[in-house]
Amino acid sequence: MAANSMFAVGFVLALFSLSLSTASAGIVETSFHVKNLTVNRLCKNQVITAVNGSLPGPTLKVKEGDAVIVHVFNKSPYNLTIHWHGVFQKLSQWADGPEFVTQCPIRPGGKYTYRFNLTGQVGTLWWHAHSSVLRATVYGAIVIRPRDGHKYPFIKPYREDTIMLGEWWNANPIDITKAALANGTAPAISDAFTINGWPGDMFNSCRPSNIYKLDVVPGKTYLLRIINAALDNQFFFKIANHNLTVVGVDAAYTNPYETDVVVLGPGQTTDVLLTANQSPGLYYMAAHPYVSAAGILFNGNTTTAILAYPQKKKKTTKTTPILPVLPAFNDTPTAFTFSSNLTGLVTSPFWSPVPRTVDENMLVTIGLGLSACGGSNQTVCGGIFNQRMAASMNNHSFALPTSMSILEAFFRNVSGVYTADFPDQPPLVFDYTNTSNSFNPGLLMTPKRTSVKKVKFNSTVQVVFQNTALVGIENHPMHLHGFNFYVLAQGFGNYNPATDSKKFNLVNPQERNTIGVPVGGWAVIRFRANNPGVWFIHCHLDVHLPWGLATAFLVENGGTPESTLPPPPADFPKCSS
Ligand SMILES: *[C@@H]1O[C@H](CO)[C@@H](O)[C@H](O)[C@H]1NC(C)=O
Ligand SMILES: *[C@@H]1O[C@H](CO)[C@@H](O)[C@H](O)[C@H]1NC(C)=O
Ligand SMILES: *[C@@H]1O[C@H](CO)[C@@H](O)[C@H](O)[C@H]1NC(C)=O
Ligand SMILES: *[C@@H]1O[C@H](CO)[C@@H](O)[C@H](O)[C@H]1NC(C)=O
Ligand SMILES: *[C@@H]1O[C@H](CO)[C@@H](O)[C@H](O)[C@H]1NC(C)=O
Ligand SMILES: *[C@@H]1O[C@H](CO)[C@@H](O)[C@H](O)[C@H]1NC(C)=O
Ligand SMILES: *[C@@H]1O[C@H](CO)[C@@H](O)[C@H](O)[C@H]1NC(C)=O
Ligand SMILES: *[C@@H]1O[C@H](CO)[C@@H](O)[C@H](O)[C@H]1NC(C)=O
Ligand SMILES: *[C@@H]1O[C@H](CO)[C@@H](O)[C@H](O)[C@H]1NC(C)=O
Ligand SMILES: *[C@@H]1O[C@H](CO)[C@@H](O)[C@H](O)[C@H]1NC(C)=O
Ligand SMILES: *[C@@H]1O[C@H](CO)[C@@H](O)[C@H](O)[C@H]1NC(C)=O
Ligand SMILES: *[C@@H]1O[C@H](CO)[C@@H](O)[C@H](O)[C@H]1NC(C)=O
Ligand SMILES: [Cu+2]
Repeated sequence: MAANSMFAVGFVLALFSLSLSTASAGIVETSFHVKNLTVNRLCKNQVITAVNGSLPGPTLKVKEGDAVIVHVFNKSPYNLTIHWHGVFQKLSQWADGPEFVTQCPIRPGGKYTYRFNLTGQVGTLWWHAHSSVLRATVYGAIVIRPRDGHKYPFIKPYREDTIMLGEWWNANPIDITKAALANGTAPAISDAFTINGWPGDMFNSCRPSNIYKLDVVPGKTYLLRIINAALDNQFFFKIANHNLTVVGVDAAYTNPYETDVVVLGPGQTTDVLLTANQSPGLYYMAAHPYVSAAGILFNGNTTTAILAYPQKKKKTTKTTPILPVLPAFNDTPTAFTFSSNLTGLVTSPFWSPVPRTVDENMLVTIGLGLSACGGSNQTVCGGIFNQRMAASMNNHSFALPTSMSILEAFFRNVSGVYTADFPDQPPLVFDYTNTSNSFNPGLLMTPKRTSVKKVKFNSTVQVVFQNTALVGIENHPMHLHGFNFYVLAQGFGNYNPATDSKKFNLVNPQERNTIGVPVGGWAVIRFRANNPGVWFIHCHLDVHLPWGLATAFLVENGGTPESTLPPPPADFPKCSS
């Protein structure tokens, strides 16, 4: 049993079963109290912002089909929003959360009630703050089990547990980020990685209870829900001497895939089966970063937790757990093998076939760049060429609006908040992944825009994400709000429509909400825009998001009540006081 995350959440009510012939849905209602918490991780007391006094915050446990109501009380000193990462938010967009995209923040002292249904997905998602970098400590798991009368398409696990990978600073991440953005540089790297909030044995923490422990019964099979909640790091994850069978990613079932290593970008979840079939003893679970960019600073330490079999007899000597050998930090072939070999489970009750015709065909470059140092009192910034570090999609470097959210502007027909001119193609054709272009001054500057891509309700959208080598090549975990997408193909170099489209898996592609676009390469996604609203799409590395690696899909109303965005709830946070 997880020491810190297995809260029973709220209460479950059977609905009046009058008209329901299918299994009844329930209501999960609870509250989040977001406030200061003093914790000690690396020999130092640190005030963090946390939900209900725990790190990670409480796990939201629901059954598929349940209605969720979360009353969020912001008792922190910061503006706050909560995003329910991976939840479709069908016709409940006002609850999606990204600050100034769907809502204005909940001010300190304020509250807002998020209401949504968790329908059509089973597995593991998570919630996190979507305002500044508060998500460094404001995060928790969402566990979605099959509704009554349904079951998993795999062996019934004996027990389930959640493994949340996180990142820890011996300082206030908000202050670090503010200072870096003011100077146009990257923020200081973190001091530790964590599993369920604890750095583990490889970090000096001056205290014994520094590690998460999972006790297992020999012979039993466990469902582990692994979540990457880190800000800026992708991870390799292993358990010594144990293979894992992937059965789901991002709350979508996959065909069983046996592996000894799991690779997760920030935002991604992976459900694995683990059978306790090794000799009694202690085994480390361990994670360290997958670093695809060359020449950048990173923390190369390993975070650990312990998988513990019952000891036969009382041992007088301390047993040292067995440590798995993790792939090298830059082991891109291992990362690519893992993420390209996953396939979707077409027999899942939630599976729908891949749409064969495409209405919106986009090629979108993603990567870094620079923006002008001006706009502050500084004439010299800390980025390359004394400019500010920036990032963009199709050379539009996304800037959040400040007066109202894009969704509200869409709903109220307010002009001047955003433009709907996000391009379908890169404005400039060049050799995108050629590193000889990395510091080409003619290519690097990227203008700030608040531009979105408008699409018709229910249209099929295909996006080829094309990494660029500008500033440097790197794997970017791209996250789409509001939808799952199919990952049709991935590869290295510049996408070639003639040859690469032949590699599309239109039969059983993996379905997910976040895809790590291979370093110096591309990935093709497809989804049906069957949910009206404004859906953020962005890199889930928090260092790249405020630099502008984002845009949004504005999905128009469909003309029927069931395809029209409802009005915002009465307590929707106001933007101005
Ligand atoms: C919360 O912590 C911040 C930062 O340490 C501090 O400025 C603030 O006064 C604290 N607020 C409360 C209510 O304790
Ligand atoms: C958070 O704390 C509040 C107040 O103690 C409690 O009512 C609520 O149930 C807690 N929420 C969760 C998800 O544990
Ligand atoms: C959510 O589910 C409830 C029933 O549990 C239903 O009354 C409500 O209309 C649903 N909301 C949306 C936005 O679909
Ligand atoms: C793990 O799986 C690999 C093949 O995927 C196999 O070679 C290896 O023996 C397995 N290890 C264990 C401990 O089962
Ligand atoms: C491990 O972390 C410490 C700080 O906690 C740092 O000094 C050290 O360089 C790190 N080691 C590696 C290999 O990154
Ligand atoms: C896994 O991916 C690698 C790299 O794309 C490929 O070479 C290999 O054949 C794949 N294996 C399976 C079992 O699909
Ligand atoms: C610029 O400097 C002036 C005078 O020192 C100060 O009042 C102002 O706040 C500064 N502006 C910014 C954006 O730092
Ligand atoms: C800005 O960044 C540069 C390069 O990292 C550094 O030398 C400089 O001290 C920074 N300035 C401030 C005000 O932080
Ligand atoms: C926004 O404009 C549309 C179409 O022009 C109209 O149907 C709708 O009522 C307007 N909404 C508001 C809130 O004014
Ligand atoms: C991006 O736009 C800027 C400003 O128009 C231009 O200088 C630059 O060449 C463009 N870069 C790319 C990669 O399109
Ligand atoms: C969306 O399009 C698909 C395929 O054309 C169609 O089957 C479905 O009924 C449409 N859905 C809505 C809500 O219009
Ligand atoms: C909090 O949000 C409001 C807009 O809703 C904004 O005016 C204010 O500046 C924000 N405060 C901070 C500290 O960002
Ligand atoms: Cu997200």
